[in-house]
Amino acid sequence: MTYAELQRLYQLPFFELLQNARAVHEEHWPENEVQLCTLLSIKTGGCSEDCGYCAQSARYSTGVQSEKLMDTAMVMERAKAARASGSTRFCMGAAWKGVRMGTQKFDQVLDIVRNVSTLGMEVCVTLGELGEEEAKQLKEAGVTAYNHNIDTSPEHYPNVVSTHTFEDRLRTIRHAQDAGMAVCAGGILGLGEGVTDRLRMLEVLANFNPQPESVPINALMAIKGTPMEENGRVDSFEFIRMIAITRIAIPKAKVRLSAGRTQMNKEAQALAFFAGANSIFYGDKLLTAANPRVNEDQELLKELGMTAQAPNPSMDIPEPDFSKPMVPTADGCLVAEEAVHACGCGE
Ligand code: SAM
Ligand code: DTB
Ligand code: SF4
Repeated sequence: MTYAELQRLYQLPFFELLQNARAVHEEHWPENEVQLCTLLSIKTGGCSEDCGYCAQSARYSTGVQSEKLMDTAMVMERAKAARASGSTRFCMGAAWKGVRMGTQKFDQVLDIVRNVSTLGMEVCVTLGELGEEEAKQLKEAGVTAYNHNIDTSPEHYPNVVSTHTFEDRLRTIRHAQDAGMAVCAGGILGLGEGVTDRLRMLEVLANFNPQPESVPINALMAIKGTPMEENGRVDSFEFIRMIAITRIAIPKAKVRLSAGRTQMNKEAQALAFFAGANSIFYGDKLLTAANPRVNEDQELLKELGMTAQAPNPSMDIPEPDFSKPMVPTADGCLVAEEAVHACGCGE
């Protein structure tokens, strides 16, 4: 999808946009179903990176206590509890710049993944940068999806993070896709970006080949101690518009209503589901920040007549569309030609 098409959608009257998004949603997804995903921070805080929104960067005093990598038994306990609560996807996050093959911490993560993948849930990890080999090993160990968000537009990214680049993020996503993992990639609204940045972010995501299997849309949770602590809240209608455009631009993706639901009332969440969101993080905590309480979410889904999606651990991994022209990037990966231009790398 081109930037101009996204812009046209953005300019539609609110209800017209919602009607369009709803039609796309109904064509691709069973109505009234939502996937419940549980998040667990398996290694918390002390991260070397300076992402301006993040409670876990070692550069900011946010009050988050650093914790070392959890052991497999403890993670399994939490994963079993998540399954028992109805979650069908277990997402494990680590506050690292990235992982390297042959290190003790990476071996430990592989052990965790091998064990969790026996439980019949989709297994998602988010560990920062990956090389080709690390990606292959994670896939072999049983990871179904790798989460790596692009977070904002290529143009705004340097205003948010200085310790790695937007291109670095794209490279990791390519490695995950090449290894056969589904990719979960989305972003955050509220980082001081403009509408153009939001649409550019969607343009890049929509032009991945294959498109991401899931797209988390986070609303910034302004964390005290970070450079973004004073950022204002994202307007609900703006947020819902972005959900709707995401649904239209990436029809087969699970669109996940992610961080920031504690700041949204029931009505805003209901409209977001109507507009095409079909997945949420479920459980009282995200990685370090609060999430709506489980009983509140159960109540909301009941009120809306929505049901939790059944487990599908062997979900289809999206295939590239080989009819699109593919071109090599600077580091030798093959990507759709449109994606090269969309990412802003100047190639
Ligand atoms: N270190 C890994 C990485 O950077 O990909 C994984 C963990 S990181 C916390 C995962 C994602 O959580 C970020 O890319 C961002 O989209 C989201 N996130 C982190 N802090 C957030 C905040 N305060 N508000 C909203 N979303 C946030
Ligand atoms: C995503 O897009 N959002 C989740 C998950 N992927 C890893 C993380 C949200 C983190 C919110 C802030 C925190 O808990 O520290
Ligand atoms: Fe580290 Fe990830 Fe947080 Fe950035 S978003 S500081 S890489 S944990």
